[in-house]
Amino acid sequence: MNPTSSPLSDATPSQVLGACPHDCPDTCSMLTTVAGGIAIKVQGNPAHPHTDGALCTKVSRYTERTYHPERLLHPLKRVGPKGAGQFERVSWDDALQDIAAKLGAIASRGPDAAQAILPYSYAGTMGLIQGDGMSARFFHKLGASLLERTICAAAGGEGLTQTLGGKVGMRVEFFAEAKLILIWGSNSIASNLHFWRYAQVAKRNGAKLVCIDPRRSETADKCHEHIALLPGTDGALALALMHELITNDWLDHDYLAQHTLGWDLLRSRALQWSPERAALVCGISVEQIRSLARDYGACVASREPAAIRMNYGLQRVHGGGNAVRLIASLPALIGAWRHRAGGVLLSSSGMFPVNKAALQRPDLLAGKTPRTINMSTIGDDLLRPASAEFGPAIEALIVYNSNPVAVAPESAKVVQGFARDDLFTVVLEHFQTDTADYADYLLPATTQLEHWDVHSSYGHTDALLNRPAITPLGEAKPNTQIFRELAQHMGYTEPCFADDDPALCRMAYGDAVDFDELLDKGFATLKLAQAPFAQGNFPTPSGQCEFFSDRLAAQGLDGLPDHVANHEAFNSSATYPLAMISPPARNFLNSSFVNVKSLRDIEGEPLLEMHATDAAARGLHSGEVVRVFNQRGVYRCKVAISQRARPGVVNGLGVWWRKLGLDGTNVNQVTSQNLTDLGHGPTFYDCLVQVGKDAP
Ligand SMILES: Nc1nc2c(c(=O)[nH]1)N[C@H]1C(S)=C(S)[C@@H](COP(=O)(O)OP(=O)(O)OC[C@H]3O[C@@H](n4cnc5c(=O)[nH]c(N)nc54)[C@H](O)[C@@H]3O)O[C@H]1N2
Ligand SMILES: Nc1nc2c(c(=O)[nH]1)N[C@H]1C(S)=C(S)[C@@H](COP(=O)(O)OP(=O)(O)OC[C@H]3O[C@@H](n4cnc5c(=O)[nH]c(N)nc54)[C@H](O)[C@@H]3O)O[C@H]1N2
Ligand SMILES: [Mo]
Repeated sequence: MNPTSSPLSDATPSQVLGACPHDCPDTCSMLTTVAGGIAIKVQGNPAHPHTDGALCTKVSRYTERTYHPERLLHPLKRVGPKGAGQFERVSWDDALQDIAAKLGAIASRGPDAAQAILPYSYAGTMGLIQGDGMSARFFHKLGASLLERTICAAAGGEGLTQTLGGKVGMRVEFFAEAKLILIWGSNSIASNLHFWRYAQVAKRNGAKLVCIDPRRSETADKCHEHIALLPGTDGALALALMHELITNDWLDHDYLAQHTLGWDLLRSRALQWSPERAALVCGISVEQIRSLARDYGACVASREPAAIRMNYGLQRVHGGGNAVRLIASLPALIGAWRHRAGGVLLSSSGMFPVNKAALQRPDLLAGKTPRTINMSTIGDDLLRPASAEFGPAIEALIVYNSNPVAVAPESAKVVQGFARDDLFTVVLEHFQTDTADYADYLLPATTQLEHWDVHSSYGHTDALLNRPAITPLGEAKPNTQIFRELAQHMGYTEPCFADDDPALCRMAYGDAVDFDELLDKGFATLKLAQAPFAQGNFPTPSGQCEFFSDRLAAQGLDGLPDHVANHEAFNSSATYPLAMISPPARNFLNSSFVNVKSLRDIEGEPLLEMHATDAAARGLHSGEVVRVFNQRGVYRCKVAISQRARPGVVNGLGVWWRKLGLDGTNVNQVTSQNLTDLGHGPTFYDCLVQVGKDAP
């Protein structure tokens, strides 16, 4: 069967080329088999090298998700109290007319009044078109508040940008040739499977794999070494590694002299971090630090490539930005960038030539300068009254591609905000999520099988195209179409509100990517150097790897990276003596897929992993319900006594739907709205709790 270009409704099965839309570094190329207008199967595209014909367990079930009996198929209007999730069916026209009238009434109160309206979206789809193709145009024209999209990667992104100049780094395929791979803050088997395939090739060719993660993850199980440091102590570990590289002279002096900025300053700082000092902070042994430094430093003399795969797991703590700056500095010390299989990769998204201005049209702001709201503090911000400092209270919220009631920190505040009777909330969704329960209007959106899109990736360097494989189910419409029609109801007449989805897809890359190649193959590899920083040429202001950042110093911050302790640093004698992290569950994608029964059956139920010593001290047994609590709230779930947890740290896995949890809560009941050192990111993994027996 040849993959074809259009959805077929005849009975002959055909295959349609698409892209996985989910928030995952892998961004797979997908083939959907369609027969009689029905998508009967999705599979990985064997012609796409990174996907290599294999999808993850979750996305292999994509047809189960698309044809789920609970898919939203009609616009709905709230009839019960806020949050009760009671709706009645209404027509598209009535819904859009009423929404436009409400938004119009707010906006018409004065020149800046539309700031009381806030869009809230993240990466439910990573598509550039269904993400913020048409919606951004709509909100720009309206003059709504801008949203700072920080919930995932802000600290790490800023750390990379200050050090390397952008979200840039190694190309993922070359990890296969590395001789040492540090997998740092990443459970690759769960959340970056197609990278793990390259790591396995390297392993078979003799590479050593080291996993640096407080949790003994599935990935840690399969590495040669696992360094289970305390959450939020990665900066201290990186500094101690530098200390060892310096004192043993395992350095590439030539690379340091030619391609870095601020080496003398960083050198003095690192010399303050002996392995003994760091071991105490990190809760690991001095020997583990020395041995890791030996392995990394050995690559200078052997001239073998050492590669670091960071992931966002390590930057969800107060010092996340500084930790990423320190780790991103390491390759320059040993000259690892000289090899195509050396260096570091956290995100590749900055390497894509996306024409954001063409898609999002900030010019439609026409001189307006709306305030910016940080999505990570939505709990507090929904509860803030109008003030000179804040501006108007938030009166209307339009949520798409996100499930904030489940995923945002400090849920009690988030829920209280969404429950406000004087807040007008519109949610575009596939399902009646926790957030959808609070909607005044709930609008049915199409899934990836039903709409056009174009993708970049944050884990590889291929652009992808997604064609619709089937016609939209029920009355569902693409996000783009919903905003196009809303624009019409608002009376917006700019021609850009008439651009159709294929036209938007063409605009995303303009001439920078061959659109015919995308149409033909479904993907196009960016033309990039194999070893981008072998000769320096970092996209920083100085062109060097910036150990010292003038830009940060100009903001009054430390120009040099340092270890920044957690807001809620581990202390075994504190009121809340356990550090809790809440990493993703393997069979969910954040809070997506939690309602897909076959996947939920694999995950079972919300669990808290705890080390045997901590459990014994509290008289807890596997399988019993426990209370996880702190000053922000109580979360009840079952405890699993597990070697995956280190002493002092508990792991609350996955972002479950609240309504599927024991008391209608999930792990974010106890997380805080404290922010990171750089980038204003959330600190989900910087959270102290106590755990106790459930009240009888
Ligand atoms: N199956 C699956 N895949 C996913 C996701 C999912 O929910 N499920 N989520 C997607 C998303 S949104 C993202 S952002 C990406 C990346 O997703 P990430 O959230 O970065 O996911 P992981 O790769 O699981 O990395 C988290 C790892 O970091 C560890 N960790 C926690 N705190 C620390 C710390 O302080 N230091 C260190 N060194 N490690 C720490 C955790 O134990 C965990 O193993 O993956 C995506 N892929
Ligand atoms: N405690 C804790 N909390 C976390 C994390 C953690 O590790 N621990 N991880 C954080 C991270 S890394 C992230 S990225 C965020 C993720 O938070 P979100 O971006 O909110 O991700 P999801 O929970 O997957 O919710 C996405 C929603 O978008 C919907 N959706 C998908 N495609 C479309 C579409 O085309 N149109 C419309 N209208 N809707 C669509 C899906 O049905 C889903 O309900 O969560 C964060 N929250
Ligand atoms: Mo994320």
